[in-house]
Amino acid sequence: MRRRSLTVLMALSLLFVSACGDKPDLEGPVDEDLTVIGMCQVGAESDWRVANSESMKAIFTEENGYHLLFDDARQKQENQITAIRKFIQQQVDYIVLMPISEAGWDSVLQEAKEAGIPVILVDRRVDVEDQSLYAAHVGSDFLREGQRAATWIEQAFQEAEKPVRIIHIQGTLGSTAQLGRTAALEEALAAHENWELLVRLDGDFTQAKTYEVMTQYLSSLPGRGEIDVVYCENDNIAFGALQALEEQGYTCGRQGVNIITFDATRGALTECLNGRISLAVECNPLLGPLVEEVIQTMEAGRTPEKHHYVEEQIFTTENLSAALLERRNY
Ligand code: GYE
Repeated sequence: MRRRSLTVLMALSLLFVSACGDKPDLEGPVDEDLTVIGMCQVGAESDWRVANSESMKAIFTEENGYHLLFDDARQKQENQITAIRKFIQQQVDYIVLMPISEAGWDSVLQEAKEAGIPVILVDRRVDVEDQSLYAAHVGSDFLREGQRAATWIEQAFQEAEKPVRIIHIQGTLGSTAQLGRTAALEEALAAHENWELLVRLDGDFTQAKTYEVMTQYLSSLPGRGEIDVVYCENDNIAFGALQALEEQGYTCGRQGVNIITFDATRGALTECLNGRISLAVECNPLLGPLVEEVIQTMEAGRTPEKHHYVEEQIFTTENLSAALLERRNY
């Protein structure tokens, strides 16, 4: 059925300017009053990402006046680039891009610019010389998130006479979230003589990868290591680390290994309320409404602000409650 309507549509658009004539390659007929959004999502690697996709899908609906073409790149930049090229061919009205990493976007964004399609970056950013290659960015300040975590370590260990031993598990290397959160920890390590980095591992923002690398690391220690903090660059990394640590007999929490996490999705807040995670730094995935605001600004012929940051907070057992968890919808 889909193919049939596509064939009919393409035939029509070749013969004369049909109702959807200026968007000949869309899969199926699209009401010309709808604003067409081509969305390039990273994947579904984390709870945060799933909540982010849901937030987008909930706002860019036909009832709200949109036709959403959603592409899941399965964590590969080459898939994101292919999707953008397809969206350009389809002549979508806007491209919304959650870039997996910062590098490597100049040519494809230039192609979008030449086609006259505005690109809105969501969540992470791109490292391009020409800032006019994207219209706006909506997301979090990852360096600031990391600095909040570092301040918490500083306060929690201010009386410590012994070294503070830290394991650092990074997210997808080269992504803005990894770069900002890593930079904050590096700054803090350099500023505190008694902070000791035991190891830096790559958890790629997933529970499975983290469980594997953390298990390997812990097994390589001669005995039970003395670990004060595990700085996990997202919740799914924290889940993998928690699983590996507990399996090897470590106790996690304020009296044992302090797990620090970023995102603060419901799963992590539950562990935080239980005391197994010491600190959850919030990173808000519900960015759909803000992205829509940017698009509406452009639809009205105005120029949106270049960067939009969301308000975020930090959670510990002290400021968490079961009621707050109930209200958390991701
Ligand atoms: O922290 C992580 C996700 O870029 C903010 O990516 C995002 C990060 C988030 O996979 O869970």
